[in-house]
Amino acid sequence: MLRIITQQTEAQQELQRISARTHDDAIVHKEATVNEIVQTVRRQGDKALLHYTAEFDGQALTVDRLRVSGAELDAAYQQVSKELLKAIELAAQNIEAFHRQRMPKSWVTFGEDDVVLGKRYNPVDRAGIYVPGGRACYPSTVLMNAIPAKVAGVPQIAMVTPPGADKNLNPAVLVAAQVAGIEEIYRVGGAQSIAALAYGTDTIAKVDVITGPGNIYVTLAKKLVYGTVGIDSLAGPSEVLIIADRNANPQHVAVDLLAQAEHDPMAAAILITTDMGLATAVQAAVEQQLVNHPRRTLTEKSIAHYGLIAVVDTLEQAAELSNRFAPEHLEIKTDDPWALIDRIRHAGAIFLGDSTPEAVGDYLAGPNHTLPTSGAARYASALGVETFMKHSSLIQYSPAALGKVGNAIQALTQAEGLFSHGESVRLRLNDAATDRLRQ
Ligand code: HSO
Ligand code: ZN
Repeated sequence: MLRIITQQTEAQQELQRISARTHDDAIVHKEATVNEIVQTVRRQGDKALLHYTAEFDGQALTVDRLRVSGAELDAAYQQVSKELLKAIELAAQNIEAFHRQRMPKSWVTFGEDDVVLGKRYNPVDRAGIYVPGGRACYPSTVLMNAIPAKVAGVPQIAMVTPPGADKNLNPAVLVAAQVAGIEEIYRVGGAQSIAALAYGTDTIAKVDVITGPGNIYVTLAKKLVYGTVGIDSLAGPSEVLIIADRNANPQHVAVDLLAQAEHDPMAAAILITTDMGLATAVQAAVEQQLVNHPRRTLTEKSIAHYGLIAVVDTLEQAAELSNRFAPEHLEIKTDDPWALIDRIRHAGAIFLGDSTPEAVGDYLAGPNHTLPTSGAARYASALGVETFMKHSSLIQYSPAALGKVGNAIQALTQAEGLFSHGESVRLRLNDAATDRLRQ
């Protein structure tokens, strides 16, 4: 049963507990295991990939089957319905259009004395995308990771995903990858695949950036290889926080809470409302909608442990509680959702109004569904083209401009005791003075 809390400090404490739900002691033990896997792949390459795939996925592969063949990619199209293919294509179009808007532009400014300053953006040379297997095997996630990389102009993109029974991969995932323009796909998952992408093996060339969600082993591996490669973020279980007032539709609020809870037993689903009537109506609707839920056991777990309804006095209080939690997804179901926007400072994605369930954004509105979790929205944002890009600073000084700052640089080089730094400026200014004398 979804708990209702009316006391402010209790609500704050509960939200804090939910936010910290992944800081578990068990993770520390897993770190050692993951480190061992990563180091073994680093030393032994493909051999270790085959070993761990047999051990963890129960699939005996040979090296030549690591890469998914063209025939398998073609065959995947036969295994998905026309409708699903169309839906994947529609989502791909919207995601591409949205991410094109977000492309950063290189720029320069021209200052006094012909000083030129600027930034030039470039994509990384090669990106790796992780796609989980099992419960969280989503074609939508393939699109959300691959399309920004493509739009950013990354010339090489490799995808890794663990093999299921009979070494098979999910055909919808293979189709989504192809719609996004990826054909380099490897049948390997877990921490071992992250190590392969970071360090390279004979079969899998190393990449510069790894993105994509995964289980705790994948996440810990990404944390370990960070620095050798860039990563998007350390994804935790998904979350939704809904702010609703008395006119919100309780059935809609309830189904949106369940839409988050059904992802994972550790997913979080929170309602903050100004209306006790809505709170009890949503509580009842959640119970009723759970009765025939096909993922009932899992969803109930998440609702019981990480579900919550907090009743507050004002929408301002609701916004403040939400800011403290910094939810991955925030739904605003109030009479005037835009009126609250200025008060929201931390949220991965904001869904406004009754006709915008989170599912719209999860699948096809265009913005990315890879979002900061566990409070990371305080300092981080959605995955985007910039995840796959970096910028170089541009600096050009003229002799006149250098002359004007010569003394300041000399003073700083002396303070830092760096002789040649000072000389690098002094020699040039001397040369310029000699040239002037000669003229
Ligand atoms: N809500 C998930 C994304 C997703 N939902 C994929 C359905 N498929 C995390 O943002
Ligand atoms: Zn979802």
